Amino acid sequence: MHIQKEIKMNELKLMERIKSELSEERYVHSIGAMESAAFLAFKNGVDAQKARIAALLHDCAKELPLYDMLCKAHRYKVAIDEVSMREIVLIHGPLGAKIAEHEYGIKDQEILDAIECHTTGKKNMTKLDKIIYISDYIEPYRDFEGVSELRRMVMEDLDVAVRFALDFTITDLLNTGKLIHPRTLEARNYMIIYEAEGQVRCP
Ligand code: DGI
Ligand code: FE
Ligand code: FE
Repeated sequence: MHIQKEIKMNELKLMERIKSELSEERYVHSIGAMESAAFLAFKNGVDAQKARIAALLHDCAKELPLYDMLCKAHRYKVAIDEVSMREIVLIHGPLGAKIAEHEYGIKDQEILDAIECHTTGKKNMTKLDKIIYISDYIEPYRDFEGVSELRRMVMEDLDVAVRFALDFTITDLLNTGKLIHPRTLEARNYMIIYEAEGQVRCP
């Protein structure tokens, strides 16, 4: 089979499978993320097919009942740190990466990494990681105050938009009295210290 056709067939199979595992709302969100990720990949010189698959599967663990989530975390050796233990939503990224690998047959480590860090971010994110992180935020079916500004920003500069989204998340966590995961802070600090253009941080 022509390689492009094979890739598309595989994508269609994954779509069918994930559709059967997710609620309609979550599926629509995943398709939205896929559309945004494909566009942003193209715009930022990243492999759009990888971005599509990572976005499609990014929330594959999000709707598992708590018991299943914990069993699978144990089976796939996903470490549950002291913050994630208390903010159980944080497990679905790392667990999603394992499910994508073992249950959806994804072998590409870059895709798995992007799924893994899509909720908190992490230090030294790749462009693909950033695209999945921000696509999750700005996909066409998302609606929250500030989403249009974020969409405008991401058209200008991927990094600026990711930094803004991290700040937005941290502010929201502070306002709602939730625990902030170290990786969320590390993602923000790393971008400011090592990636913020034109801003020299001492030493
Ligand atoms: O799965 P989605 O809803 O599409 O989006 P997501 O994977 O970005 O998860 C969203 C939730 O994760 C949102 O309610 C904010 C939360 N979150 C992100 N970083 C942190 C966090 N929650 C806590 N407690 N701490 C964090 O550092
Ligand atoms: Fe998610
Ligand atoms: Fe999501």
